[in-house]
Amino acid sequence: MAYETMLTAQDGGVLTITFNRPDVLNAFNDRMIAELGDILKGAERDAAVRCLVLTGAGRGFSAGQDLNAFLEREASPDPPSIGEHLRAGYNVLVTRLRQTEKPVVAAVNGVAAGVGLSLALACDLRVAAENASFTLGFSKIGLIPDGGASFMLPLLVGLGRAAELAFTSDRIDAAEAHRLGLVNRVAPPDDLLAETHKLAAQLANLPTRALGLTKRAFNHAILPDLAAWLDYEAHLQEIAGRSRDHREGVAAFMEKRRPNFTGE
Ligand code: LHQ
Repeated sequence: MAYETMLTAQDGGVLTITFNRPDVLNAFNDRMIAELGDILKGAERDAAVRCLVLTGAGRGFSAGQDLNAFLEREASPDPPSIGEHLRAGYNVLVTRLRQTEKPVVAAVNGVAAGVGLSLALACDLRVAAENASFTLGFSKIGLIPDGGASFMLPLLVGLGRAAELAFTSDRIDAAEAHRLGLVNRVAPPDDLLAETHKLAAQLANLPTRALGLTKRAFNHAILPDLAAWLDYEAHLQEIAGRSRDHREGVAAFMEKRRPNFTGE
């Protein structure tokens, strides 16, 4: 597959995958979902890859689902439901990130929002630039946290903090994310990639099989029902996606105005 929306670079055992739609802060369209899936599948099977790094081109890590692309799909005849979109797309990516038995590190170079943040949360480690920011964003468009965020976020930061971040969609900076345990390390923006690559090279030179089995043990202990949880999230998103507030939230984002939610 020739990639249009992703850049890849291998250095030793480290494969760096760069989301590359900087004009829309690396928001995900269908092409991007397919390309990331293809790269992750290849990396999982390639013994020369012993650590993966995910990052974004430009000033964003990823703004999540591309809402323009989503509206175009909605307008097409017989569009897939939100639940189907999640099951066929993001849930596959999250499953791959969790089940690849190699360390995966997110180098969060800028804003991570919506399912862009969910993908970072599905990685094993997160290193953030000092000027990176984090927002779930789902509640602003009448949705629930998806892409695994409904369980990864409470696991990482605790239930109370997760509820606050999910309900308000407040945008927090890297220092706050570090304080909450959302990210492992923070680096000056100009040093982010070098520092992440140093960490990734260290991980790539460790016993990959043991690290992979450690990851399997963590998954077994902490995420025993990953497939069922992702599926349930998709089911709940299907319900949220039928609400008036969802339509209003998306319209408000498009029209660059404040949404008027009514609770319906
Ligand atoms: C975008 C986007 C975007 C398109 C910025 N799409 N253009 C799953 C299932 C099915 C349906 C729905 O979704 C999901 C999963 C999800 O991910 S739902 C959540 C989707 N993401 C969002 O709601 C985030 C929307 N974006 C924002 O809130 C802000 O853009 C953030 C906080 C990310 C960044 O804010 P700023 O730094 O102020 O940048 P900006 O808002 O000016 O954005 C820059 C450009 O990127 C702008 O375009 P323009 O032509 O005006 O320069 C935005 O329209 C565009 N953009 N996010 N998701």
